[in-house]
Amino acid sequence: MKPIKVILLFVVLNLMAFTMLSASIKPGSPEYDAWKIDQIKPHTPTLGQSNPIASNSKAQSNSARDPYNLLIPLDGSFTLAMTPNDDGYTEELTLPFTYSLYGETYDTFFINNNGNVSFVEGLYQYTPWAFPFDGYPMLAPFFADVDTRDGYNDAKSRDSGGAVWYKMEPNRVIVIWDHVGYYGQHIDKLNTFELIFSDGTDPTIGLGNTVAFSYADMSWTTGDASDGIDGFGGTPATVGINKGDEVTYTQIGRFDHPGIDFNGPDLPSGVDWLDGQVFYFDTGAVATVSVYPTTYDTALSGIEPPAGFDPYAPDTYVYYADYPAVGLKTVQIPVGPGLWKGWIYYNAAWHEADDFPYNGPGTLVFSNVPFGAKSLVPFLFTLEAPTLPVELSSFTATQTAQNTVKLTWISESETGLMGYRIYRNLENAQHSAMMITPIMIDATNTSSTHIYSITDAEVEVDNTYWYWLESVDFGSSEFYGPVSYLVEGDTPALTPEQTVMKNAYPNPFKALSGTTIEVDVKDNDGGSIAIYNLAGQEVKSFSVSPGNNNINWDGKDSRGKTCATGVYFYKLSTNSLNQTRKMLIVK
Ligand SMILES: [Ca+2]
Ligand SMILES: [Ca+2]
Repeated sequence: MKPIKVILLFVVLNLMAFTMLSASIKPGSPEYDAWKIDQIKPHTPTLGQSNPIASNSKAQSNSARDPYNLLIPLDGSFTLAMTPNDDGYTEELTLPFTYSLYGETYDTFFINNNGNVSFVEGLYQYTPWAFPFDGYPMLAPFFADVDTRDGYNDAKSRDSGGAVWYKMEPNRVIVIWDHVGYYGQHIDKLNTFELIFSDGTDPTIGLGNTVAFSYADMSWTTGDASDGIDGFGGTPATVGINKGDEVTYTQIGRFDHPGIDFNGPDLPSGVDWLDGQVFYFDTGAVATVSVYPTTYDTALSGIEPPAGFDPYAPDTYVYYADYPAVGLKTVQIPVGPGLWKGWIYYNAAWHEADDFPYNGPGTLVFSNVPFGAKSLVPFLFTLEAPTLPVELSSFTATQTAQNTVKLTWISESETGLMGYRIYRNLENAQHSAMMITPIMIDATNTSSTHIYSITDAEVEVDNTYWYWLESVDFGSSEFYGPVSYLVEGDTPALTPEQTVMKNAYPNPFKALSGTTIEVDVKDNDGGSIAIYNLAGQEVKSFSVSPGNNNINWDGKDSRGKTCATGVYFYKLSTNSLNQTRKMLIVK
């Protein structure tokens, strides 16, 4: 007896005994809709409506607002999988190839409105299960209570969303849940995600891979009948693959709240973590190793990283290897050009990759990794700090007569470069270095030699400073350095009249509660404090005058709009002092 039928029958017996005689209650029938409304727990103060179907909210036009693309975007070649519905599914569809789900092969499948594809039979289960689950082999890019009855669109228009589409090709099937809302008939938040599954010959998802999940903007997790309130809470949505034997499965995660936090495969995570992500799987063998990104703090909290590995530096990566069975397996991850060092953590110790370091591009390999039951094995890899690239011939630090540090770099050729930034730290640790160039230094993009230099006046005698140079490309950047420099000379006399900027307090801070920057300005001095975002745009400025200045910034820009969370810079500019510091707005 399959659990969904047990639950349904139980409720039918109790609430709708008169329908017992009908052979079945199907999604889409008035009886089904009435039964499901009864599943909504009385959260009425927050639901705000006695009848959740009476929602009149209209989603905004969607065409221009998606910041993310699916791996294979929706276009006119897709077929509508089903008309607007709740909990519906397609008829049995015949696959153009034989699909292998961890060794079990299938020639037909069903597309279920609730964010998954199943084999053997269609599925109207709307409250998601955790995997592994007995029965119901399925591929679930986002198993949750999708509701497309009231798409703001009409599903006839292919680019307006709010529906499920599919396309069958000789070696792959693509299913897109495009701007779908959630039960009951809510469209204030919409999710767009994609499932691709194949016979392993599709280069788009990687030869040998048989499944890909791809996400555009994700915004909700839970329908009202799964204890959700305003699209969140209740039973978390499930992202994963279920063989149906209660043993073999992959679960990327579960999701029940907004935000980008990721808390591993079992604890609920923030749905925005999925935005723009793509996951690939090989389900072709009886069981295979999948890999997907995580964070050091999630996977390895409290464990000392391998010597020389900085988990927070650029070009370092932390992944999980997931093998849904027990045994010795090989873990592989494709890497780009460069010299890579990889370590994998098992048996309470770090183990180096087969080739250490590994010269990419290619595949970083960890052989004979022991997987226990349900174990996730974390591994890390890092790109060794590249030496000077061909276009840079030097990056040096020197001292000026004014006891400041002059940084000079020489480019021999540049193409398509946006510019440069400089970072400084009082220790040799790039991850905590502070950017000292809030405005990017434009690249000249000439093929001939060009000499750049900036002066760092915020240094003190007898301190050693480390500097990094970042060259910023369109879409990527590279770091060079560090170069270090000990500033020597006579310590200038400190007078109480010196202009001094103290650290913003609190920092980090919430935009709504604000922060305070204290500045002491000496006589005959004066100027301004400006706040910049990461893009170097000034969002707000304040003037400072001789005396003690307490600048209270309420986290709003000059137009009164609350600034987004993230890193900001505050720069004091007076006749005697230019100083920039970093601050962080948090949620
Ligand atoms: Ca549904
Ligand atoms: Ca999102």
